[in-house]
Amino acid sequence: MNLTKPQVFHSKDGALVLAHILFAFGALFIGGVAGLLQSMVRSGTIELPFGIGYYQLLTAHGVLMALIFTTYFIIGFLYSGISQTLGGQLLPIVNRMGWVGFGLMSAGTLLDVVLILLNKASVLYTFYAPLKASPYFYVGLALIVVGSWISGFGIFYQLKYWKKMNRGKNSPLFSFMAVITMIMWQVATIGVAVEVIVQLIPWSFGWVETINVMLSRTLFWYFGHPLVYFWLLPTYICWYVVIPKVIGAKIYSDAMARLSFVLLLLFSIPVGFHHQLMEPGINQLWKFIQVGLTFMVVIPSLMTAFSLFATFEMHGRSKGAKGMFGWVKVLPWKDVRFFAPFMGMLVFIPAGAGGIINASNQMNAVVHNTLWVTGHFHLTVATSVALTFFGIAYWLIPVVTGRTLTARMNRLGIIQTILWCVGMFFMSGAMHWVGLLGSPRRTAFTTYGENAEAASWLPYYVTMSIGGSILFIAVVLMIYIVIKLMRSPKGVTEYPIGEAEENAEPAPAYLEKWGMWIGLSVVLILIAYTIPVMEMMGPMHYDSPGYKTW
Ligand code: HAS
Ligand code: HEM
Ligand code: CU
Repeated sequence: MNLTKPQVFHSKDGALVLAHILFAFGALFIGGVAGLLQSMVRSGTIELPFGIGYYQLLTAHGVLMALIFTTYFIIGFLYSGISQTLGGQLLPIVNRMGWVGFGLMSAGTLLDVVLILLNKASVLYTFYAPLKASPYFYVGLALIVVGSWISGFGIFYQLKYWKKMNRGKNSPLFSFMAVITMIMWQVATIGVAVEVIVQLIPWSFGWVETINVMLSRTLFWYFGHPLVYFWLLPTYICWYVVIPKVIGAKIYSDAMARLSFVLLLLFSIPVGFHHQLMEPGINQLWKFIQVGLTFMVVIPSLMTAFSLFATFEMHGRSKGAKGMFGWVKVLPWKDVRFFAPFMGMLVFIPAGAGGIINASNQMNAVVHNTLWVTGHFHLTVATSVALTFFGIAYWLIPVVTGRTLTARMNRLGIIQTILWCVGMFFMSGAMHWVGLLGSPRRTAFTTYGENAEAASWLPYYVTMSIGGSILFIAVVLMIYIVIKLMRSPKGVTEYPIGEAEENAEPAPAYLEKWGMWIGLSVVLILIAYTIPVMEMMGPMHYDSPGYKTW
């Protein structure tokens, strides 16, 4: 397949991809409205009208942003990439599986959004027991998970077929990474599926009186940490595979990129306890082991940083750049397909450093449940990941609709990126700072009975709402760009897929021994979880009735 000459994207696959992308941006818009209102409420600027509750709003924001915007965008992006790299077209059955997945996820999402709007499910996006939502909220969650499984199986099936047709060949880098992402997702979602189906649904329907809270939180975080990597891996796909092509460079090392994804698969699941460090009921030893594994999962991210620097620097040198940072000058700053994801990378440096602080047991005691953590993930998922997804949308929407990215949209995209970074600088910066001062996350406006210390947090809240307002303008601008891209002039846009250096050796075949990697991953999970989970189910555990606190 000649990838330097733009090809027309297969139209049936294009429709599937587009449906996912547009759904994602719909969620981003509504989630953005909620985010803006939250930051205004917290600063005491407004009070919510029509009896809307703060936690109702926060649930809508968390669910729509963290669960819906991300998952839809990711599945759309991955399907586009496997269609492009595994034969130029999805098998008809795979395309159908994509639509079935889309349908189930959308049914679940609509059900959940309605229940949140009816104030029957203000349990936040982590739906911790013993907070008890309408049982149908959990049914909606189950539909979303099952839908995503079917989409995932479609991806595996396409690769299997391609492998049959291309015996002995390494799968293309994009599809290799897409399959790892989905394997990780399938293994991780088993935890949340068990929580929802075995624990939450029977309990919320009233078939059983009580719930094992500790176990449910553990099952959630068994899923919840890999969830954040499910957002990150597609972002890395763009950084590893797309960005080199966009800037006209070669992929630094195909083998190292694959190795980093294998490590991400192995180490991203058995680490959920780093979200539960402050919880009683888990033996310190197991927390210690999982924190150790957490530091292991940092390594592939450092490898990624290294590869990216290497790509940029080698590219710069090949263009005659001199000195330590000469390569920075020759990067295509005016191309939004590069600029938006690049700003995501840049933000990921402090974002990742914050993560390492969180993971360190003693420091976690300082930051846990404060706005610091909210600041951390508005850098990781809401900036590094979100800006990269925006960066993808600028070319992906034209690719799948047979249109072009105009110079005007490119310019607006650059403005959008800058606005996002400025808004986030203020919002996330203030969150980090006031978090260190002790201000809790997940809290509506309160003066804590005119407490003087709490009063000193107010200026930070105001800064958060200024940042939030800038971010909201950026959300609106993004939606405008998406709508405009749908009406761009017709033309064929290139799907940017990078290539490795010509003389590079192919990646070793063992990297594609899926059975081995899944097996190893299961072993690590069993080591990290078996004994603590048995203890949680043992005679010392406590079962709680449900509560509706809103
Ligand atoms: Fe995190 C909480 C630890 C990464 C998201 N995290 C959260 C929550 C979310 C989240 C949503 O250990 C809150 C959940 C909730 O609601 O309670 N996190 C980590 C660690 C990492 C990490 C160790 N987090 C992420 C990513 C996320 C994400 C990625 C989303 C996408 N996080 C924690 C912990 C908590 C937590 C605790 C619990 C806190 C608590 O108490 O509740 C690491 O994976 C980070 C590794 C990253 C790096 C950076 C590498 C840099 C790169 C960029 C290179 C740049 C270039 C450009 C090349 C080491 C790859 C440079 C160019 C120039 C010119 C300079
Ligand atoms: C929470 C603002 C974009 C994910 C929050 C909070 C605020 C906020 C003020 C709540 C603080 C609290 O009371 O604890 C905004 C604004 C945004 C934005 C103004 C842009 C217009 C995003 C994006 C994502 C995201 C793009 C993810 C892709 C989350 C999550 C929570 C959150 C997961 C935590 C919800 C919870 O604690 O249950 N956001 N945000 N936000 N935000 Fe955002
Ligand atoms: Cu985590």
